[in-house]
Amino acid sequence: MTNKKTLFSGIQPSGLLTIGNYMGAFRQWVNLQNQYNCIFSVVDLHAITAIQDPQQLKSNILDSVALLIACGLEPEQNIIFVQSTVYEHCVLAWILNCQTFMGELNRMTQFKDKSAKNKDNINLGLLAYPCLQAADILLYNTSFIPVGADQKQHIELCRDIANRFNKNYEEVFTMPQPIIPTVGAKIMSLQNPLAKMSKSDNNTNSYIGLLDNTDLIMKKFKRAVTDSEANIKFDEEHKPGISNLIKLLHLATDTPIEEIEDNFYGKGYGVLKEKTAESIIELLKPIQDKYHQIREDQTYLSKIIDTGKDKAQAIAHDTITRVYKTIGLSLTG
Ligand code: ATP
Ligand code: LTN
Repeated sequence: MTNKKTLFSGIQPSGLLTIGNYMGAFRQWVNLQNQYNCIFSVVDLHAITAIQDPQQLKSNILDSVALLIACGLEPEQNIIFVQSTVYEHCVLAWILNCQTFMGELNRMTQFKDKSAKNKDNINLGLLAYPCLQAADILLYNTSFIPVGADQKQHIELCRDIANRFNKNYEEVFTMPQPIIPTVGAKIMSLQNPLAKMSKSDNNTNSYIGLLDNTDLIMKKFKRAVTDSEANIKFDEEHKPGISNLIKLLHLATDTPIEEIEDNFYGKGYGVLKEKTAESIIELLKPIQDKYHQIREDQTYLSKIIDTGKDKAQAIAHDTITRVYKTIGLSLTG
C-alpha cells in the first residue's frame, strides 16, 4: 500500500447493472482509480436483503465483477472483491448494530422506499442495511466514497456511527466523506422520470442495462415517458423526462447541455430519443465487447476474486483485531 488515501465503494449484484449505476458510480470509480488506493466490492450480502434466486445471484456476482473490469477498473491496481468472501464485514456489522439507534434506521429513505415496495418482506437485514454498509467502509480506513446521490443519507449515518464509536471507546475509525458527481448523480427511470432508475425495478423498460443490445436500447428510449409539450429544454422540475434524456446525451457525448438545447431547437422528441439512444449504444459497445471476453474466462475471473479476497481480508482483519481489543473482546487463534 502507498501513502495515498483510501477510496471504497460497492455495488449490489441484485440484477443487471444499469446506465444509472454507470453514470452515478462506475464512471467516477474509473476516473479516480489512479488518485487513491481503491477498493471496490460486489456487495452480495446487501443484495440478499431482497429474495434472490441462488443460481441467479451466483451469476450476477460474476457478471458484476466482469462488468467492473469491462468498464475500465484495473484489477492489478485496485482491490476488487466479493463482500461475502471477507467474513469480517459481518463481524463489524454486528458491532456497529450496537452503536446505531432504531430511530436512525427507521428514518432512512431507502428503507422506507424498499419496505413500501416489498410489504411482505420487510426483514431485519433491510433495516440494518446501513450498518453493514458502514462496516464495509470503516473496515478499510476509507477517506472517500464515490456514490450516487441516493446514498448520501447512508454515508451521513456511517459518519455518525463512526463518530459515536470513536467517542464511546477511542479513535479507531477514519472519518469518510462521500464524492457525489455534479451531473449524473441521479439518473431517472425511463418510465417514471420522478423515480430513480433502478436495476431491481420490475418494469424492464424503466432502465437501460449495461448489457442491453442495440435494438432493445433503441426500443426502450423510444418508449421513454416525456411530456405533452414539444420543447427540448433542460428543466428538471417541470420537464423531468426530457431533462433525463438531455442529461444522458450530455454525459455520453460530453456535449454541453446548452449546446444540446440549441442543436435540438424546434425538433421533435423522437429525434432526441433516437440521438440519445445512439450515443448510449456507442458508449456501451466497447464495454460490452470487453465484458464478453472477460466473462467467458472463468479462470481469470476466479483469480481476480481470490486475489481480491486475500488483499481485502488482510486489511479487514487488522481493523477487526483493533476493534476487538478496543471494546474488550478477545480474539483467539
Ligand atoms: P437496487 O435497484 O437493487 O436497489 P441500484 O440500481 O439502486 O440497486 P446499487 O447497487 O444499490 O444500485 O448502487 C450502486 C451505485 O450506483 C451506488 O453508488 C448508487 O448511488 C449508484 N446508483 C444507483 N442508481 C443510480 C441512478 N439511478 N443514478 C445515479 N446513480 C445511481
Ligand atoms: N448501499 C449501496 C451499496 C453499498 C456501498 C457500500 C456503497 C454497500 N456498501 C459501501 C458505498 C460504500 C448502494 O449503492 N445501494
